This record gives sequence, structure tokens and C-alpha cells, in this order.
Amino acid sequence: MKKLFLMGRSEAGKTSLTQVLKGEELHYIKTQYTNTEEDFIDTPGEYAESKRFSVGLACFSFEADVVALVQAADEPYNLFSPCLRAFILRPLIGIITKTDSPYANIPMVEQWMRNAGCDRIFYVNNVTGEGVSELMEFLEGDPVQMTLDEAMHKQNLGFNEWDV
Ligand SMILES: Nc1nc2c(ncn2[C@@H]2O[C@H](COP(=O)(O)OP(=O)(O)OP(=O)(O)O)[C@@H](O)[C@H]2O)c(=O)[nH]1
Ligand SMILES: [Mg+2]
Repeated sequence: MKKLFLMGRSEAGKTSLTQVLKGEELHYIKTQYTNTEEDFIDTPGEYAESKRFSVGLACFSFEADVVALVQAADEPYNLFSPCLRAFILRPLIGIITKTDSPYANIPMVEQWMRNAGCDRIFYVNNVTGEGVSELMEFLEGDPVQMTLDEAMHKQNLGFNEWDV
């Protein structure tokens, strides 16, 4: 299974998503810290909301196989810059939560994620679990391992290591 890193503003639904992925009942816990030992690396939303702390997110992301931007479908503004994937040395996906919100604007959030450079976008409702199986399917299977020499060769060719 691929190790998933989650980043996004506070209340985006990151912790709820980890609970659904683990088959637990939803229960509110404010994320206060990050534990990179887990299969789903959860982060406090405040890291994404602060220019200084957001540098820490880049460091945590190196512990994962896949990096996910998590944004609720009803978020009023975007925290993530275009071409953000430039600093992420992993496949980048987008996860849109709260698809059930009456204020959801999914096309807008999709556009933010495409601008950031997400390879794929998943749509989930953490309350009903809708859309979570597609994400689980994507995470199944181990990441392809490669040696440092292979990675350097591909980098010289201008490829991301997961492209070829
Ligand atoms: N309606 C709805 N509510 C959700 C969904 N996902 C999460 N929530 C609710 O949104 C609130 C915040 O969810 P969390 O998972 O704690 O958010 P977080 O991103 O972990 O927030 P921080 O720990 O502060 O970074 C909780 O009350 C959840 O029950 C969803 O898909 N739909
Ligand atoms: Mg949390």
C-alpha cells in the first residue's frame, strides 16, 4: 500500500478522511501534531495556513509515496499556489471533501487543484463514505522502487520518477 500524505487548511476534512480510510466511525479530533510513522500522514491545517510552517509540510511529504492536497468543496478561497508540485518529489493528487455541502463549488476547487498540478482528483463525502473506495483502489499496491542511479538517470532525461 502506498503511504499517503495529507495537507490542507484546518477543517478541510483530513482527519475525518483518515478515519473513513481506516474504517472507523467519524469522531472529531483536532490535529495537533504529525506522525510520519502512520500509513496516512495527517497534518494540522495551520501548517498549510502559515507561510513559515508550510515549509515543514515539504519536509514531511518526503516520508510519503503520494502527496494529497485536501480541500473541502465549499472552501471560499485557495491556499495553494499554481505549479506547487514543483517542490513535491512525489505524485500529487487532489482530494475534494464535503461534496455533500450545500455551498459546494466543485468546478472551482477542481480548477485550483489542476493549477497546482494534481495528477488525479478524487471526490469524497466523509460522512457517507462516498468516493473513498476509488481513493483506496488508487492507494492499493506498493510503490515502484528504484535505485538512486535509476532515479538520477530519469531526472537527467527530464522525467518525474513516476512518469516512466
Ligand atoms: N458534511 C461533511 N462534513 C465533513 C466532511 N469531512 C469532514 N467533515 C466535518 O468537518 C469538520 C472538520 O473535519 P476534520 O477532519 O477534523 O478537519 P481537519 O482537516 O482534520 O482539520 P485540522 O485537524 O484542524 O487540520 C468535522 O466536524 C467533520 O465532521 C464531509 O465530507 N462532509
Ligand atoms: Mg485534523
